[in-house]
Amino acid sequence: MNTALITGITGQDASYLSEFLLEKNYKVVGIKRRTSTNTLDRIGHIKDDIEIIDGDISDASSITGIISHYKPDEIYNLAAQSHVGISFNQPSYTFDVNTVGLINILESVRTFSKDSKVYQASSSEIFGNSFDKLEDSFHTVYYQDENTCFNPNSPYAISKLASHYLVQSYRKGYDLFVCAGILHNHESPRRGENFVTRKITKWIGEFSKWTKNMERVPKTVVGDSIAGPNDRAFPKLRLGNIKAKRDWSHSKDMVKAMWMMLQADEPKDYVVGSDCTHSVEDFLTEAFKCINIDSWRDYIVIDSKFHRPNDVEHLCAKSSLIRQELGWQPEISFKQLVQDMVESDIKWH
Ligand code: NAP
Ligand code: G4F
Repeated sequence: MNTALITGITGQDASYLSEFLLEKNYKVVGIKRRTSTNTLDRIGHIKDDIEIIDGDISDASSITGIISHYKPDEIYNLAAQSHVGISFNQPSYTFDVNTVGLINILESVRTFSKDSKVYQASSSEIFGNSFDKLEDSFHTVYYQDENTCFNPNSPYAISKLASHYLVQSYRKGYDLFVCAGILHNHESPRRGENFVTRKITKWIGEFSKWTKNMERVPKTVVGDSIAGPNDRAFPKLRLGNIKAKRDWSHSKDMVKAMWMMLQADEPKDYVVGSDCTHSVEDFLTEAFKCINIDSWRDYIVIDSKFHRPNDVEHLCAKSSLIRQELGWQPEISFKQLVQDMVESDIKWH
């Protein structure tokens, strides 16, 4: 039985990756950091099938102890301070977790477990506002692939780019099986509530509950609220840059790519995504359609609090390399993703 060690076991991707690996009969060991409240919700249904251990990737002794003890066949480093907006206010913490954390893992592998294969969660954020383009007489397609220049513009992106280069350095320098997936955005009903997609679908879930027994959906505006019957009001959805475009996939599809990268003959870095891009406005259109509302602009407020000092405006993968070389392919469309998230948030509220 193969052993997989997953850092960030309480996170979105780790929950789907654990399900996927358990199906494949892996022994799954997950590292969970100390928190004052329960963070096992996403893996509650499989927690008895996973060995969950306490640890923190920013603490070298903690990671060395774990890796030297388990000598895992595969290590998936998914732990991170993963919020780009927050990284502007907590830059050094972001580096401690996202970059020093990876050094701790790579050093432990190099010293105590040279045969462990390591997957590092790189990010399309490392491209910043850089892209390549394909032009024909009808269209121009802007995309990022393995040859696109890196141009990170947030502390998060810079911490992930430093880690990306560390992966290449340890791979070349020490002949380790270490690779990085440059993953574009991926979401699910288990997405953290402060990322834009989940923020939208969670609001829709709460709004649907509020309107449940009303004859028609209210849209009368009172300040920043929507007025309902009997003087009841519901706060509008407050967002930042809704023009930004992202290549959104389902997390379930992405975790398969992570696993495939560790089954390859050679360690190699790949760009992964759906190869389609949508704006936050498109996401709003699709999500509000699920509750039969076309005029979503009536229900939102643009709030400068959610604007970033620098934002990335346009992300779209060109993931032909992993599709050709490893046979990876996504199965869940943008529309299905949005529906899955909205339905889940409506059920939940
Ligand atoms: P997530 O839901 O935010 O999960 C991050 C996990 O890291 C959480 O379990 C968190 O624990 C844990 N963590 C944070 N600091 C830690 C520390 N010092 N030691 C140990 N664990 C720590 O992120 P995700 O969406 O699953 O993403 C997984 C990885 O892929 C991240 O590295 C992210 O940066 C990267 N990535 C994500 C996307 C995307 O669109 N989702 C795209 C590209 C790359 P708590 O539960 O206690 O907070
Ligand atoms: O949902 P987001 O916060 O995701 P972002 O910044 O693209 O980062 C995610 O994807 C990266 C891969 O490209 C990962 F590496 C990273 O860990 C994370 O998973 O924001 C998406 C877009 C941005 O342009 C943001 O400015 O939505 C815009 N936005 C507009 N209003 C908002 C909001 N973002 C958030 N979080 N909250 C808002 O109210």
